[in-house]
Amino acid sequence: MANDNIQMWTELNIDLKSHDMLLNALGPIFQEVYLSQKNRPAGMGFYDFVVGDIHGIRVKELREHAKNGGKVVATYCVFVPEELVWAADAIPVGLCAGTQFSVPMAEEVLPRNTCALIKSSFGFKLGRVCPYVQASHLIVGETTCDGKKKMFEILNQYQPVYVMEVPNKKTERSRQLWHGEVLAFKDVIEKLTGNKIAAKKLGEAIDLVNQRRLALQRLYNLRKNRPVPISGKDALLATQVSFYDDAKRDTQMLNALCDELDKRVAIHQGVAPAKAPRILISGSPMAIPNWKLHHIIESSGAVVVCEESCTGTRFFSDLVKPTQQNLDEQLKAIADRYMNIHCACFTPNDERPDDVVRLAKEYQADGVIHYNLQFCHTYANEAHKMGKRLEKEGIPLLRIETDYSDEDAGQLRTRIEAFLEMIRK
Ligand code: BJ8
Repeated sequence: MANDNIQMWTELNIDLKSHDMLLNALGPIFQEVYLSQKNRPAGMGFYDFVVGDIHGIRVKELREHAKNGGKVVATYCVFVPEELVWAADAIPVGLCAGTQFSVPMAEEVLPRNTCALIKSSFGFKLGRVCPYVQASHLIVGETTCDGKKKMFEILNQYQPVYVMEVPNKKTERSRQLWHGEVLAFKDVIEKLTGNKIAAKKLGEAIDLVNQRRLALQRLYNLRKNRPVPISGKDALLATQVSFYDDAKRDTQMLNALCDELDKRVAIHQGVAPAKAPRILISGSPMAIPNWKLHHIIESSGAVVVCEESCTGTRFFSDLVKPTQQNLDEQLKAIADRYMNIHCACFTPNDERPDDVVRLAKEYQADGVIHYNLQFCHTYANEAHKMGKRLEKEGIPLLRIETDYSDEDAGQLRTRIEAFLEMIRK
């Protein structure tokens, strides 16, 4: 198996030496952050297995698909409508990276004052250490924040990139623009795959992705219980894996995990005492293996009950409205659904603080931690408004700005412990 992988990585032009270093670094981190947890649901065994072979089995499936003439479409943002990719018999994979490992590689090209998510993702391409990017036929970017937008221009020098224009406002004119972008994306995918997207196929793809969203909603709803039946770290991992696993299998595994959690809830079995402080995290997405904040919070005696982020509720809270088998209506329903995402790249974006207040109440959160990656100006700016709004509601807030390195871990732990102390009083 290991030899199979090496042959596959070689064919994908992976830098094997750097790649070995990357995988060797991941093992101990996963051991410390995940495998040391007590009382985990048995269903997490699947996710441990996935991470244990993170660049193996799934990449092999993508390669098989490609050998049979299929295409792989890589994305960096939850705005890219994956339904259109599935409907053309292509496979979408999320490429965002969450490791410090590839950041120095990216800094040889990108400005240092770029957020870690962009640098880490770009470094994966530059360093040839990510088989998912190597296995993809098209990368789809988007005009969200400036850092990503400009990175895509450079990335295009290495691999074909198509950029969707995400508007910055949610006016009627912006919605029309976005609808046009969804139609144009359909053409791009049809051209890439050679497959015409028909209403029947698109209907099936809408259902496929909606089913996964419903499974994630179910998982998150279970976290509303006290005591909470699954750790924030484990729920985050399950969400992160959804970005690149097969959607049908992912839905099955999520539902199996939820069946187990239902039983835990029935007997009041939790991963933390019922009195443990409950934290909602709101802000920038967290790509694998960015588990830093969750680990500090949960190893300080609290539990993360919800993430208002694109590796959280923004990924799955809205479904595409099922329509009749009419292509125009389906495309409109897709465009409408994606415009509901409350990314900080929009102005104004008052729906996001509203959402955080709603979620804090629904999940019985004792406090909110606003998380933004250093140099992410959109989320950093929104932290101010969020603070005012939460103050009005009497919900404690801690603002954290960090990157992927561990340099500030001690300082973060001190601040988080003080915040939890204040909540406990
Ligand atoms: S819809 S949050 S996935 S853009 S953290 S790269 S914003 S500087 S990731 Fe995002 Fe789509 Fe929005 Fe969601 Fe830029 Fe900020 Fe970095 Fe970010």
